[in-house]
Amino acid sequence: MATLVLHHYPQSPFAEKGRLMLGFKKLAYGSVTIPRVMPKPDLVALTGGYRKTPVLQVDADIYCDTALIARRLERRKPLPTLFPPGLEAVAATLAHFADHELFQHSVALNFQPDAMAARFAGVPEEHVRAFAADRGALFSGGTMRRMDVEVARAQWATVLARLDAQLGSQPYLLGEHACIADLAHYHPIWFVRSSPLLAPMLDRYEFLQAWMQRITDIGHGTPTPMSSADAVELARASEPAELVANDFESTDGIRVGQSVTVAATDYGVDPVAGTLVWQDNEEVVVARDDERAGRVHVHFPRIGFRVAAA
Ligand SMILES: N[C@@H](CCC(=O)N[C@@H](CS)C(=O)NCC(=O)O)C(=O)O
Repeated sequence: MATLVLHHYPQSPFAEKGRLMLGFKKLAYGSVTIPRVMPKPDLVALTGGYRKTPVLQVDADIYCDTALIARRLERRKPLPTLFPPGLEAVAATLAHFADHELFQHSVALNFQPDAMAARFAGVPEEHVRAFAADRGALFSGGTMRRMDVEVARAQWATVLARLDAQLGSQPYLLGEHACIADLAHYHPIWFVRSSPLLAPMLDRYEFLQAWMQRITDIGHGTPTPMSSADAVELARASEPAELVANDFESTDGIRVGQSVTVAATDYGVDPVAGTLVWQDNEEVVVARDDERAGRVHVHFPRIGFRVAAA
């Protein structure tokens, strides 16, 4: 069976979502620690330009964005399910809210000056400046704007109070079992909890804290450390998985076989160029030939990405 590799770093909230998905599915995987800021030459050799964290590699197939990584892991191991039967759309839409709205709140709270100072206490000034400059570049050119911190603080309390009230009567957001909606809500709250200055904001939410513990207990599966060079070599030595042709027609008129670019629309909008080799309502797949990684198929979710004729 193809080897799974997660490209991530410890402090990233979306990486925490990725690690928990692998834990939820009780999967073993290679664990590559990537840089927190650009440049990321080995990651980009695999993705062709996409730089966000995390990325899932399945031999020579590269999956960008945790929304699609969730669907790939569900295919690899259907049970326990991240998308409960009958609630598939609800689970995915709730996860989308958390990954975007709730995450934006957690970014605004974490990037306020005193929270940044507490998080980076003892870190050399030039590293902090380099981090801030990198994130400035990350958020340029897309649709996402940094939220006003006072608005974020007030709305954060509303969302957390709602969650706390609901979690008083059931263990997980959609009932008796955890699903993708729980993991997506967890990571922005985990991000806030990881800040020494912000963590006390969670103290008053008793049921939410008990739920956080249940999610923490899911764990991270079975990671084995791997170097980024070995991950590139794994891609080079493997062939992308065979694709089964379908008759899907996209409303944008773009067809399999065309040269395209694919880029996120919100932030981290660096385009990936290649040949469109597969698409459906959820996913687009681009083939590219990399000097180091060889032929790879790079997979993106349709939601949140623009596919353009090159
Ligand atoms: N929609 C993406 C968002 C990923 C994301 O924003 N990741 C952050 C880290 S939590 C990131 O890429 N930051 C810049 C970086 O790591 O270079 C997903 O679901 O994977």
